[in-house]
Amino acid sequence: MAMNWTRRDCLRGFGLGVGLYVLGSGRPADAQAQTADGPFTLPPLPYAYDALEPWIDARTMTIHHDKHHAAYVANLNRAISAYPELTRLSLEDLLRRLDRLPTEIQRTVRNNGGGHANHSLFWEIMSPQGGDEPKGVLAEAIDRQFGSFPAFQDQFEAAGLGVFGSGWVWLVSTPQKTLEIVTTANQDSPISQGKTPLLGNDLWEHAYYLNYQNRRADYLKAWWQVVNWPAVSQRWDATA
Ligand code: MN3
Repeated sequence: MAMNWTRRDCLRGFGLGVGLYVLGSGRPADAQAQTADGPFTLPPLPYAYDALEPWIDARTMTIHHDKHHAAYVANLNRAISAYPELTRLSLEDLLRRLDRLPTEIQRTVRNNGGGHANHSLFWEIMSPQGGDEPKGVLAEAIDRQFGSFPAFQDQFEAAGLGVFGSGWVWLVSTPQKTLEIVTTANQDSPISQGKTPLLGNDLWEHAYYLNYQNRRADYLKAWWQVVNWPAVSQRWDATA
């Protein structure tokens, strides 16, 4: 959490933020300096901060990636740094075995490990060349499970609207390799429920408030314009 940061971290973070703001539409800078020492690193945004405009604005993307996501990584690294045996586990393993972690770090790993996993997926399943609709076997599976792609979109948006407060709405693959729409509160990951997230939309206000304010329904609808369906298909294909 920000309050645990040293003054130097804050100054460094501030300097970075100012630099990005001035650069505006440049490629994402390396925000790794903010993520503290540890096994986990902030993945670079795979496109420019303004690449998803007008659907998601550059300022939201900058703060979201460089501040929010970076903080989850830093907090996760800090929490597990006292447990060398845990630093060898993958993020997925940590999230799958939350209840077997030392009690004093369970909540921190749940929130910040979840936050790191959720956002890492979020950047990947969006693209400036997004939109369109799923193709191939994923399209067939969506039709089979939800009736049609528009019917799936309706159910996904309704589920997202139904989340009270902060959380996520997901398309997941179950252990039986069926598709399901699920929601999670806060930064909880479907991985902790034994499910594989294929697609997720961030329902925290930090993801959309500058552009959409209280209009979450508008954000949910607009967001389809940036969904990277080839990346979602790859994830579905990888769940054997
Ligand atoms: Mn977020």
